[in-house]
Amino acid sequence: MHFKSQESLVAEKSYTREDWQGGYQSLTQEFDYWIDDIEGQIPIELQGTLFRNGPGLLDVNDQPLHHPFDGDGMISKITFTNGRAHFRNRFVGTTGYLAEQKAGKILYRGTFGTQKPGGWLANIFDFNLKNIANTNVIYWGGKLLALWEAAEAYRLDPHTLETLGNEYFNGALSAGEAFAAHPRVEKTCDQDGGAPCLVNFSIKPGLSTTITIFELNPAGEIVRQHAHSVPGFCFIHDFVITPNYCIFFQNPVTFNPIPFALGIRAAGECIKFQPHQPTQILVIPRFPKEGQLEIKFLETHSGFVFHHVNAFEVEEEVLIDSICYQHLPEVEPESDFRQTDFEALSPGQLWRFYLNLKDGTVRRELIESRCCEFPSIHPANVGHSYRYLYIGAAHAESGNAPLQALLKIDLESGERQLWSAAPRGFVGEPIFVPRPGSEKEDDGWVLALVYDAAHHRSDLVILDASDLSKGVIARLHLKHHIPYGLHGSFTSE
Ligand code: 3ON
Ligand code: FE
Repeated sequence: MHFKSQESLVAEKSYTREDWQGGYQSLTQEFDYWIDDIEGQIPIELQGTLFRNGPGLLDVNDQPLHHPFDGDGMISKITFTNGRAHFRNRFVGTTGYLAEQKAGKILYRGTFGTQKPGGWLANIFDFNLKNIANTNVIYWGGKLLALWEAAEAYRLDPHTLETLGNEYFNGALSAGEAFAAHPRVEKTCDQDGGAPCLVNFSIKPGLSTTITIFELNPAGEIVRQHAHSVPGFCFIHDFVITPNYCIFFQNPVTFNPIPFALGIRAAGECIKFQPHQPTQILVIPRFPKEGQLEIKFLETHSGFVFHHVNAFEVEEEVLIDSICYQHLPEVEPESDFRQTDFEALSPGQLWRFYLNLKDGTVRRELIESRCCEFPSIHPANVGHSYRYLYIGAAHAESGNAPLQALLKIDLESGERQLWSAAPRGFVGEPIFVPRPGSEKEDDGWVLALVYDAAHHRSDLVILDASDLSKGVIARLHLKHHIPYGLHGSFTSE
């Protein structure tokens, strides 16, 4: 008989690396079927489509990619009608995807370390980054758009997922101009007489950075657009909005273009985190008046933020909830993401920032120390005060680990609810979907894809958002796995 000490029980991991690795295999096939393997019942009131995006390929014809963020965008679509669900997935037909599939080899440099075979000589002076359209997918103004932050959106047929080409919004954007991957929708925009408004941005890098803000009406037209120059290099993945402001965290990083130009390192491998420099917070008015000083610059501690949860205004303060890392997980040419040592990295933790716009001070407060990433809230509360958030989380309370659980946080009472798919399940971004006609903020469902290593396939789980700890209402078994994804959205249209 062998007894484990209390200590070794605590140290025991909730996952194995081999299980986790299974979710980073390519899915080359494109499917189209009714999901018939279901545990529990799909709520009849859940009607609409969940779109998801993420890297579908982690290799090109067995040549491994260096980083999952370099993988070609693949859209998955799950449509709920009358208690049934239909699945479809399709790769975004980007120029790069089509060319590489035809050639059967890597033809482009990826942003995060994938290089053309042949060493630096094959990569030197190639500044062409591959638009992989792999980060988010939104349905807005009757258009389905696959987004990647460093280039143009791709427009897809919302039914067949066929790629229709780049989207330039009636010429408001020009070729090469980016449309970022984290748009925010304000459900009722005062400026537009209470109509919904989609706000997005683009980053144009250089010695100083140009941030352009776009506001789109429900018809999908750009109705407001303004550009701002910010000193220094920016790696800005996400932002937040309030009724009056767009807010960006300029993480303390520097960029050395030389190894990139010489073909030695990818662009993303030339970004260096600066632990001794503060994070700059850029507060940009959404409706700038002429003659007004455009940007307010505030400062807070060094750290790296990919994702924000939400922001809202309370008198002269703006409150922002964000997932912060102590360091940017730097991408190294010699490293292999498949061998990630989770414990060696700092976990994402949820902080609340209080920006005083009058005196320019910032204070912050830790809300959740458990490793977490990929937040979601009720869509009606974007830019406004809110009570509940849903987020992917580690199974264990402390330390850095893959996301295996879904966590709900009640920001008012501090109550937490957790549903875990450990030991063999790995979760992606949860999406909150309100129940039609609901009034309570957490009356609805949380939808998430879970990679099940035991069967090497993915499930779509549906949970009751009012009580995650009750477990799943329904678990839809797909016929295959879906590689770990990035973001998605739900549309009831
Ligand atoms: O100046 C340039 C500005 C810019 C837009 C620098 C640059 C070349 C680095 C750049 C491009 C940035 C790009 C293409 C970023 C793409 C990011 C991406 C595809 C994904 C980011 C994901 C973030 C997180 C936090 C993912 C978490 C994943 C898990 C928890 C595991 O499933
Ligand atoms: Fe993101």
